[in-house]
Amino acid sequence: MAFENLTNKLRAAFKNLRGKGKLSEADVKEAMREVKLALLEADVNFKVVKSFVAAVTEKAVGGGALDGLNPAQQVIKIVRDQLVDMMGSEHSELTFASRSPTVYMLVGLQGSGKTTTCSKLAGHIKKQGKNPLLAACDVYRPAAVKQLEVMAKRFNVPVFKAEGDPVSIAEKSIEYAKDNGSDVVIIDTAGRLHVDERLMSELADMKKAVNPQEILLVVDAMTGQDAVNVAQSFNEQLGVDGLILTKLDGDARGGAALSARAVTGKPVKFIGTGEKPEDIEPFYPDRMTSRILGMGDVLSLIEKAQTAIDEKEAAELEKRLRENRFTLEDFLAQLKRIRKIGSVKNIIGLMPGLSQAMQGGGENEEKELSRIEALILSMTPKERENPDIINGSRKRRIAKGCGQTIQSLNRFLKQFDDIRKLMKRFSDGSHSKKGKLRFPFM
Ligand SMILES: Nc1nc2c(ncn2[C@@H]2O[C@H](COP(=O)(O)OP(=O)(O)O)[C@@H](O)[C@H]2O)c(=O)[nH]1
Ligand SMILES: [Mg+2]
Repeated sequence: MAFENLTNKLRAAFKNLRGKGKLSEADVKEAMREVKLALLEADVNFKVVKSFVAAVTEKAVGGGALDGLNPAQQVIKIVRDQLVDMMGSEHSELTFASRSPTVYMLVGLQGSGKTTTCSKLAGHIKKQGKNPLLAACDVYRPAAVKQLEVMAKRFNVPVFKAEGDPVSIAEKSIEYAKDNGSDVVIIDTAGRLHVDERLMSELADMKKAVNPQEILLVVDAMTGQDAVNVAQSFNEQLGVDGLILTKLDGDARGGAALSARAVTGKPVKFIGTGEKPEDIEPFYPDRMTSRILGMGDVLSLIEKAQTAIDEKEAAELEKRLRENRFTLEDFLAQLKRIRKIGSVKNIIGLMPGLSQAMQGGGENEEKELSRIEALILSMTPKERENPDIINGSRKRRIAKGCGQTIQSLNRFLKQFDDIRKLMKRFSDGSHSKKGKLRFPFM
């Protein structure tokens, strides 16, 4: 998912605003003209673009000043907030039925990724401690059953198959789930090349028969606005509860991700990011926005506004760095801040020393961050303030407390020491503009 073009265009639109002390209405309008073109080129629905630009313009021209941000930064923040809003604001969770089994129907056009996504979803749900069953109800494509079985094997998820028509197979799968202790049934359905009446009436019959907790529509993000149009007609004709966008990894423009929610009114719940069974992620509007804006300087500005750390606090941190009083507690706070932004991979490099502190060559950032966090969390506040007091017996306690080895604690402490030294160099001024430290998330 590299919306490079969009990212670059947005960046260019903001560039001209930089360095201006005060923005005129004309400045804002000019920038918005560029934002508009960037979004249209990304294949965002034009009505969505129109209302997006109108909303941003109104807020940017009429809005009051925000603490700590100059006018250009404010516009960026407004754009950012509006993008998040456009994609649905909050992450929309899967819901579970009050009585087992919870039934999900995955529907969509042929080739959109239903079968693949069914298995991915089963794996995802299983990791949450559920016991899912896959139901193979695409009887038109004999290979689909095999495909489901192969992928499901990866997570040891059982696949229910039977002779007969799709509706009766779906019904039987639910009976089977009840008899065999499965608490979730994920139904893989057949697709067609286009939305047609027969497909819709078959799906409607199935809906009636199995009364699903959610109908999840799978759409191929690479098809851009077409994907959104398909979503709209499925929603009108069948009613869907949520969308799953697949092939985001191959989507260079981002139009579907950006506008599916706004056009259909239905939340994007998951995204598919590859062909492998584990390539599925819950969809977070704020994280997606960060990916789209994808540049460290912008992210740091936004984070600055979001966490509303006042200048005093920033100055205090800077002072601590300079005096070599940067503690593990400060470090933990920075880790938390990174977590909140979400797109760990993109920003890891921005935090001085962090990439060094992480083992595994950047493959498992999330895991590494959790590991480091766990180490710090099992220290007492005193130890976090002053790691020098961590002697042998303290080390044993800390390592035991978080289930890690003393060696890995030692390694981390050594790395933290290096980080401190490195940061001190940064804060001494030679590496930062105007001698002022620009810590990534302040
Ligand atoms: N790159 C990529 N390929 C995907 C993704 N989801 C599905 N595919 C591929 O899309 C093709 C069609 O998927 P399939 O599940 O058979 O679609 P169905 O006809 O809707 O069941 C297969 O080759 C999948 O490997 C994804 O998120 N990323
Ligand atoms: Mg299929």
